[in-house]
Parts: sequence; C-alpha cells; structure tokens
Amino acid sequence: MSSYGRYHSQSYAPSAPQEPSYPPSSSGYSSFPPGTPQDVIRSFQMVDRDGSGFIDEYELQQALSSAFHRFNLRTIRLLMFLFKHPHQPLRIGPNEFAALWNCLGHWRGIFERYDKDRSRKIDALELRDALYGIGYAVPGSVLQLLLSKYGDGSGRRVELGFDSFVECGMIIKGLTDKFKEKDRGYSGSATLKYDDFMSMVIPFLVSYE
Ligand SMILES: [Ca+2]
Repeated sequence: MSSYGRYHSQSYAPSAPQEPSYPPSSSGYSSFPPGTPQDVIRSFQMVDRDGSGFIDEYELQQALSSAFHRFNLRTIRLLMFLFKHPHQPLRIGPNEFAALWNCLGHWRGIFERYDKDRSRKIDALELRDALYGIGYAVPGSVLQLLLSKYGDGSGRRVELGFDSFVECGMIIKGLTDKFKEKDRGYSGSATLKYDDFMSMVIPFLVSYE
C-alpha cells in the first residue's frame, strides 16, 4: 500500500481560491482579511509604493526578503503563480498576500523543527523527515531528482535555504495533492488523461530562472 500522502495537512499551500479583492477600494487597504496582523499590512504597504493595491514579483521579493531572509526570484515566481487569482496577471493583492504570509509562517515552523543540526539549511535527510512529518512519504528517487535542481554542479551535498525549502515543499505537496484527487483510494497509481496531467504539472514549472 502506498503511503505517499498519509493525510491532508492544511495551510502549507493555497487551498480554496481566494475571494477576489479588487479593484482595491479607494480607502486603500481595506481588503485585508479581518484580523490580519499590522506587520503584515505594513509589509505590503511598504513595498506597494504606488499604492495600486497590488504588488509584482520584485515587490514581493522585497517584502519577503526583509521578513524572512533573501528569497530568490525563482521561488517568488512559483509562490506568486500559486497564490495569485487565476484570472489575474502575475501580481497579488492584500488578500493573497495575507494568505501567502500565513502559509510561509507554517513552512517556517516546519523548517525550524526539522533543521536538526541548526545549520539554518535543510539537507536531504532533514527534507525527507520534514515532508514525512507533514504527511508526505516521498520516495528517495523522487527526492534526489528534486534536490538535483538545487545543486551547484560541484557534486557537493545539497542543502536548502528557507526559500528553496518552501519551493520543494510546495512542489511536493501541490503535485501529491493533485495526484491524490485522481487516486481517491490512495493506491499509489492513477489513470490520467493527457490534458489533466499537463494541467497538473505546468503550474509548477513556472519556476524558471
Ligand atoms: Ca540542517
């Protein structure tokens, strides 16, 4: 029996589509969800210099890099694509920003819990344990393939910073959850139509350099 997805965990990725929150109201940022912490609102406002109520990938990079640590643009593009409203261009508003911030907080907790040697990096074994800990028993061959994207070609041991860790986690979680939709009995195999397969995978391929 497959155990690739033992249970559904929540908050590690966007779930239901966010209610659209645009156009922004004339009073500015009233479309943050109730209870959004002030520091989250401030972070958004600081980078949304033109006050349009939307931020682009560079502004998001700036906001997240000052709150967490430097985020590479590849991770930012994946996050942006996964969190933005499906019918909007590559930009996010207050609602999506708050959801993204909340999601990153969960990933931060996981990162810290599984960084066993406190190196502020996640190595292959720590990644395996972290994913297993949140319900994803990923085969070693798949993890190796994933990690091979992050090597520098020197053959040195790959270790992930927080941004790359989030990227790996969201890819594994996102694709596994999509697969599970087609494998309701969690048997480990599924029959897919070509267009279903393509629509499943392509959103995770936006992480170009
Ligand atoms: Ca570590």
